[in-house]
Amino acid sequence: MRVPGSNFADGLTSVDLGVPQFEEVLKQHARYCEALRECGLELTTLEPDLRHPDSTFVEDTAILTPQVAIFCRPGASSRQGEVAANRPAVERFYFSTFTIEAPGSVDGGDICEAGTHFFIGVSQRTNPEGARQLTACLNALGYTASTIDVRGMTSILHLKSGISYVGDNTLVVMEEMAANPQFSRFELIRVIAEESYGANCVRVNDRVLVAEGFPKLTADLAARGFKSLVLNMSEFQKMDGGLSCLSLRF
Ligand code: CIR
Repeated sequence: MRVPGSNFADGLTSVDLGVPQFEEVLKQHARYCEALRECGLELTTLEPDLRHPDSTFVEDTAILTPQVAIFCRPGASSRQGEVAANRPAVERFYFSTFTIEAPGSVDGGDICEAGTHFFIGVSQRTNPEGARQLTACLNALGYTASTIDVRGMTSILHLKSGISYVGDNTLVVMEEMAANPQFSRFELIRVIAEESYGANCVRVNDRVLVAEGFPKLTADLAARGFKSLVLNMSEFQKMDGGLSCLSLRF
């Protein structure tokens, strides 16, 4: 985790939902941290980094497999320095690392781990060369990987804005993507268009963290036996941020 800086509102955004209110940003971030602890996790929380207004979205800087930490090369140049800033905190937990190199770019938000398979979104941020480097690294570790091109889907920034793997062979997927044949071997929980922001949710131990305000999705999760933990994400949504992007979990 990284605590949002006071210039959080200067970060990148493509949505027009208003300016985030900093006090509320801090409050929602603190509640998110508390929720992870309630789920049984121990947190490493980094200080605000005013050089990088988007740096609270730590997920985009690395992909953490059990064996190797893979450092990303974010597609937005204003975010590339976040990797070096986060690297020491991640390296404390790993013997072995890999780094995506130019001209490849990968944002962690485009990478959806689903058991031993990784879906790699090719997006405005993750390019085909980044996807190629990442696939080679994952294959060497014994994982399979495939790409999903989301460049035509203007409503989402990253692949994981539209899909999440919640364990038990189940994907939560926004309606617009649900017909993708790559998902056919999974159980799907389809997210209706009005609730599509909710598709970015996170399984942590026996809970699924879900953004507040999506009653159909929480009911569908409950019907499949998943216990939700609902969090207000309004201020992060204003900056294109989903629930998963606030933490690097391993
Ligand atoms: C950005 O545009 O890079 C940030 N404002 C939001 C990043 C959100 N990351 C994520 O969902 N993984």
